Amino acid sequence: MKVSVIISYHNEKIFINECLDSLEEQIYRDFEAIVVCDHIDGEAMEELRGRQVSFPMTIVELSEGSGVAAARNAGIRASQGEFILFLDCDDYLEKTALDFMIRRSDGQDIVYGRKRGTWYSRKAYYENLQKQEEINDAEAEEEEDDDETQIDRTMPEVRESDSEWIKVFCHIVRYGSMITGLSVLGVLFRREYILENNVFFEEGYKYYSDLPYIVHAMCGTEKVFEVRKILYHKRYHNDPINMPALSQVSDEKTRIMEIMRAYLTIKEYVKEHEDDRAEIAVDGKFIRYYVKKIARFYVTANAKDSQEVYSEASKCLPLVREEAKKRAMLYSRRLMKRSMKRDTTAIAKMVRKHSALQTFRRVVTKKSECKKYLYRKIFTKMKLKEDLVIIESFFGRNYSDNPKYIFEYLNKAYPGRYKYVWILNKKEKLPYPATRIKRFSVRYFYYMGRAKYFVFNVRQPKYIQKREGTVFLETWHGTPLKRLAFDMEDNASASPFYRRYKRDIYAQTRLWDYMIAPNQFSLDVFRSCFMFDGEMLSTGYPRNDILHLEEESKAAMTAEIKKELGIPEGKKVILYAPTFRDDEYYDHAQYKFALQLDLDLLRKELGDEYVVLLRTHYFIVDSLDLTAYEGFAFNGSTYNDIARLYLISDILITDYSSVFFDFANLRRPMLFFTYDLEKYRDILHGFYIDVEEELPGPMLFTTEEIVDSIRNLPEVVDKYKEKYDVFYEKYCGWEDGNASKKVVEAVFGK
Ligand code: C2G
Repeated sequence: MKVSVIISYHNEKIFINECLDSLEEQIYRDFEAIVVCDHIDGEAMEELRGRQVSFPMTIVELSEGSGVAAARNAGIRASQGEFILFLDCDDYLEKTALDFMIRRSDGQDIVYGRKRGTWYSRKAYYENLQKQEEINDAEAEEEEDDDETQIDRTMPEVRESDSEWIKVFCHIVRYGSMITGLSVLGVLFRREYILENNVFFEEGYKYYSDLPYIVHAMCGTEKVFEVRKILYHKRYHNDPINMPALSQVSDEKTRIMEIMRAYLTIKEYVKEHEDDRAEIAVDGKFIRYYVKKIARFYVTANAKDSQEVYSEASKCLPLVREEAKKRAMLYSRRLMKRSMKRDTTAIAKMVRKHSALQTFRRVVTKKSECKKYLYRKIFTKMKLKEDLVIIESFFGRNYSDNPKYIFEYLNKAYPGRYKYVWILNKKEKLPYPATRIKRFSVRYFYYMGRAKYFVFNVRQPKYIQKREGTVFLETWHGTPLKRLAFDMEDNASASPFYRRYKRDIYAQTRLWDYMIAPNQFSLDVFRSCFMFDGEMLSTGYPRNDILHLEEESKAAMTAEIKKELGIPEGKKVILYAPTFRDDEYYDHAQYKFALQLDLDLLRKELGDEYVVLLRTHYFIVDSLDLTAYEGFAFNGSTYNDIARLYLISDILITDYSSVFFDFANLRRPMLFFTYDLEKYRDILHGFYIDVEEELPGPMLFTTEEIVDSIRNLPEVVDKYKEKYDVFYEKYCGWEDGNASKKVVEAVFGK
């Protein structure tokens, strides 16, 4: 039984290959692919034509019409299989998808499979699954994949004795929070049934042609079966700024108008079905949509748009059945009632009142909400403090990095001109007067609302605004090796927590007035990865100024720091400072750490001459237990400023951390312990530079190799001398010990 997989392809060039890969790996092999190209560019067309596949693939080019509805219709017309299945080119199928569905298709017109949204590329998705040992077994029994939390309890109940149709219909409508969740994706349709009943997509829709289509198809037959297994992966685009999926385009009015139009059509279809519950289920979803979107629209829209929506809504509301209203929440029922009788102003008033009440509830029951409310409504409305500088490094973790050196230079250059507030979560001694506050305390919100100057080295929370007159200096925290933000195709780490990662980054980086670039390379990357178009300070990093002090001062500081840490004077120091692993976490910004260095071996082989100083990344929450290595291994993880640790270190061992760009300022030897290079580079992050080519030291994979390199250090140094010189020129060439001065003069000197 042949399946025609209809792929609609518009401008999602970066996704199509993974989509076709997922077909390539189908267990069930009797299928053809029909790729309907909706006015794609010549290059994309050429690439598609050049793509080798092991299954029959027909390319259809839309000559007239456009949009996903037109593309799917063209696909239906070109298909030859007994079944058809729609697949969007930015999505991918489970390899068992066709097999599962075909095995259950006997005598059915529709086999309804499950879909799930994912932020992952196919490669990253399976890598992640494998890790959690959740991989789908092709032979596994069908299982219930219901996500109970998503089920809407206002929907009509289904009984065991009900027909399969009502079971499936009510189930798919129940599942998903709004009417917009209905979809044709991951559903197998018998082609003959579709053609006989003339089930085609209405091409006038831009966003929601799926809705009338699936209901039309389902209402015409009792031969429907649901496979309760996730077979289809719907990819959310993680870059809605540059490449929004259709579902990410904000076009509220058109969407609302289309939903209402779809509702009117759907009502006609479901009415024909004898079981009322189908209609009640659809009405239940419409009520929800009305409350969440349509009524809220009146609050923000202009009079003309509101009126247009209102007149369409007036056709829909009388059709909503009483049984559905009875199941709705009290507020929804009241809102529906008012909407039947009153105009948009009255409806908007009710919505506003309700939302104010909800905010009030949140504010009085949740401390964090209360602080944000004060920030929004009071602190940001007070007069800006023209002489106030608020400073933070690594989310308030310590007194360190570029902000520290900017603060110190500011105090030296302009004594008494500014007042300072440091965001510090633990007690630390500061060399100049400053008010210390904890992140997210009431005082934090107060000062964030009133300070004229912001000096930060990471991103700030989403709700932080920039007031008129505020000057935002973003120093960032390293030359990027790992791809960042808009340059990351996939965001494997951010996905579970940061669903709106790129969108948030875009909004947050719009607040920055200045950024510091440590070198030309970073300057170019920051422009692209943050889409930053503010003023770039080509100064080098203030945090590296101390690495360019006179030798004498460095020696004095080294002695002082070694004493501070209890490191014996006569021992050389190996600093091990790796980065974190994106896929090894407990929670957001709470990462695990598993030490891969064999400390016993290091002590045995190098203990006479060296000590090891371990420094975990600031995201790591696991603490190191070094009690067994007293006198040999020292923990520098809680030490505030890593620049001072560089000063006392004779050798740096790191991996993919940006620390090596800074350490290189000292021109001391560096080794790269890259035991998981492939995974890190190819799956988790991706690098900006070719590490094999550019790293100024050897990439090593075992502690034995590290020991060996340290034993033969002069040869290693010699071997990498040329590369080191090139590296230094490229990444440290701007650093001359005066970056703090240059930054301060550029931002505060005006
Ligand atoms: N760092 C540290 N200790 C480590 C690792 C890092 O103190 N063991 C500090 C260094 O100042 C380093 C900065 O944190 O430069 C950033 O660390 P990375 O390991 O490079 O990782 P990340 O925080 O992802 O920043 O542009 C830079 C990138 O954003 C990377």
